[in-house]
Amino acid sequence: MQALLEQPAGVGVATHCPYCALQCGMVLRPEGGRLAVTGRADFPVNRGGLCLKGWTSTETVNHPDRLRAPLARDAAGRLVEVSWDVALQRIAGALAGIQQRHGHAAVGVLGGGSLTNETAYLLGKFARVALRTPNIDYNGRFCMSCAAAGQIQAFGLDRGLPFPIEDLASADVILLAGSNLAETMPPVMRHLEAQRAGGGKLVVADPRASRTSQAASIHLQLLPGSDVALANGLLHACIQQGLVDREYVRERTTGFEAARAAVAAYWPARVERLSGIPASQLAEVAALLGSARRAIILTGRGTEQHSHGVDCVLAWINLALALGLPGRLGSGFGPLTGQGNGQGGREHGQKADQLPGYRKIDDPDARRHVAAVWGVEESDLPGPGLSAYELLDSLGQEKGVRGLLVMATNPAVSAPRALHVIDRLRQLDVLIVADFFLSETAKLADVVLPAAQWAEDGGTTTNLEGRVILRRAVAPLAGDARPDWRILCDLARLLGASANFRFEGQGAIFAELRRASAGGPADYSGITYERLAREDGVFWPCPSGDHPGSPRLFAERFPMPDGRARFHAVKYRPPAEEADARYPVIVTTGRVLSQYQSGTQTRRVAELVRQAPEPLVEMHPSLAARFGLHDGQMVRLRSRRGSIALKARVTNSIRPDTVFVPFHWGGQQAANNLTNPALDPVSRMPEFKVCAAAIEPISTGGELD
Ligand SMILES: Nc1nc2c(c(=O)[nH]1)N[C@H]1C(S)=C(S)[C@@H](COP(=O)(O)OP(=O)(O)OC[C@H]3O[C@@H](n4cnc5c(=O)[nH]c(N)nc54)[C@H](O)[C@@H]3O)O[C@H]1N2
Ligand SMILES: Nc1nc2c(c(=O)[nH]1)N[C@H]1C(S)=C(S)[C@@H](COP(=O)(O)OP(=O)(O)OC[C@H]3O[C@@H](n4cnc5c(=O)[nH]c(N)nc54)[C@H](O)[C@@H]3O)O[C@H]1N2
Ligand code: SF4
Ligand SMILES: [Mo]
Repeated sequence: MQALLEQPAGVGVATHCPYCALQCGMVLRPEGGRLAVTGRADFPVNRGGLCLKGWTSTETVNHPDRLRAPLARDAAGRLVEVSWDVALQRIAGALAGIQQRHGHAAVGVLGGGSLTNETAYLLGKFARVALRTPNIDYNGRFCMSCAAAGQIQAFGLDRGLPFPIEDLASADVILLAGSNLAETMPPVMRHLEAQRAGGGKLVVADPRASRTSQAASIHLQLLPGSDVALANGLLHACIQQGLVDREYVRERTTGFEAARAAVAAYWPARVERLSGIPASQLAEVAALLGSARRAIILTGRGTEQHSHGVDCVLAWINLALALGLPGRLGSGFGPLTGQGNGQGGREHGQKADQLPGYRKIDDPDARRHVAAVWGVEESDLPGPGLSAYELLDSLGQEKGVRGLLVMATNPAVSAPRALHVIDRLRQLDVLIVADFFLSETAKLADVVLPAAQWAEDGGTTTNLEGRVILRRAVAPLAGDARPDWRILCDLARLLGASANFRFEGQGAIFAELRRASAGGPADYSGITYERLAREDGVFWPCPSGDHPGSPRLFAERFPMPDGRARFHAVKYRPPAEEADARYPVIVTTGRVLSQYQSGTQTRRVAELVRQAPEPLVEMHPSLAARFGLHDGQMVRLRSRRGSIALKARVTNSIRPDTVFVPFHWGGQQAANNLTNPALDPVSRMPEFKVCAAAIEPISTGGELD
């Protein structure tokens, strides 16, 4: 089984891109001391296409900045190279000391959606079995948590797309709420181009005329944070126009009457006042959606990263249910998962409230099942822990986490209210970071562990369609780097849990993951590496070796006790912070094509840096004029949490009341110095997409106070 992950040198190896959730198929071939990349035409998601990040992805393999040996602080406080033995001993000693003094929960773990399924699974087990702490969460809390919570409430299951992405091409209408696919998942545009060539229409809801909305038939340029008003307004219009699929609502759902009552108050003039979308556009989009034979509603982070993000997701789902879309062939609802393994990473136990296979950690049956697979007592498994931001906010505090292991996330750049988070990270007794570069978070660590990269270590990921796929190792480990899963096994041994962490390779971990997930919502028990290689991926749930996998869900029933999907009555609530006299500008944040996430990787690739060397704050000419700013000028943005300095990009493509800042840079350019950690009450998602700020020109040099 393990051999499938390791290929002889010199041969082109079929694998997948390390970055986003499309997990584009690619072939890597050693060529003149580097790895040449080609897109795989036979992989249906990207059909040979890759974005610039994919084409340049091997530039980070063996990059001169790679961490090649463990680092630890010396007596003078500098990070210096040490042996693995010294690094691991120091970590084990520090964590054991903290737990003796303050209890098991005083050690925390923060994981990431770029880890393979095997490592994400092992990290969850490591926290619960080796550290016996409830406090493990991951960066997906900042990403897919609203989508997950909304889908579980409405459908009983969260699988990003419950249908293959190829379905997009045959839809008559696609409504894309808060996603800029043209920059964040460019190969999807091929499916949208095919849709348009067949006469299909695309509707995009985004406060900016993004590259995606420029390809749309209709652009709903709403005010940030007003998605519930817009979606409720569209449902109101559909009801008014008699477009509700009554038979579907009767046979397959419950709760429509309450939702209908809730949207009765969203008459067009009011929706226009709340969201800025004119009544004529509402009626037009409702008619388009309601008359389509096949329609698909998709959400991205724009509509989800709010302190009421779950309500946004539920409001879009209400619209989809009223139109009878979920489970109908060629139609549907789906949130677009973002990170490489954002889907698998949220299924196997690195989330504070979950056990593998998408089981709930407070469900007694789930606990018994997983405890038996792990060979521990059910009563020894901890319960739910703190969510990512709450965990970060607790660092070094009374009753908080005092020792933290960070694996595959860079919260010093990506967490909301980043300056406060950095301050908290500094208050830890010990910070341990496993990364392959010295990220902004790693720079704050007491011990840094050099992790293997995707091309050096195989394993499985699960893409945005719920398709489990195989990544293969093609390159030797850089220096003394070790795969994440091996680091966890090594540490577990020193922490006295060696019996539960004897794994030869990911193959053995995957075999255990299959057993742990068996019978759960995300059942991988019928999936093997052999099948993944032979079938080029298998969609979960796949409960047995002869099960074909599940590309499409909800055709007959929803996984609810009564088989029906749920409507929810949701009301518009304003963002936690609105523009006022002191902070008159709305800031929204997101991504640009040529940088990825906290930038640790893509800021090291020359071609990507050429394309996007620095963050630019996008603003409308009328906003620029109002504050005496011009294109290319350095400006200061200041919110209640902190400030940043960056160049202005004056453009007609954004609303005059809103500015857009990408979040891929740290320090004085970190968008998250500004953002508001107001959390959604259900998902604990922070409000990345709306905060209020003051804006002014910087006349000299660009220093900040
Ligand atoms: N190039 C690149 N690609 C990536 C990533 C990356 O960092 N760089 N990251 C990956 C990951 S992890 C993710 S999660 C995905 C995210 O992919 P997207 O969701 O497409 O990315 P964002 O840029 O965060 O947000 C999308 C859009 O939401 C809009 N928006 C802002 N506020 C609102 C609002 O209140 N309502 C609505 N409806 N829209 C709003 C923004 O203007 C923006 O155009 O991308 C993945 N792909
Ligand atoms: N303002 C604002 N903030 C945001 C967002 C936003 O839209 N606006 N979006 C949020 C979203 S959707 C997301 S997903 C997060 C992402 O934010 P982060 O989690 O910080 O993103 P990454 O840059 O992917 O961080 C991964 C880190 O782990 C390392 N790494 C990558 N793969 C591996 C691996 O396999 N093993 C190990 N050990 N290390 C690895 C990388 O080098 C990098 O340093 O940011 C969130 N923050
Ligand atoms: S779209 Fe995503 S998976 Fe595809 S090449 Fe670009 S970053 Fe990689
Ligand atoms: Mo994400």
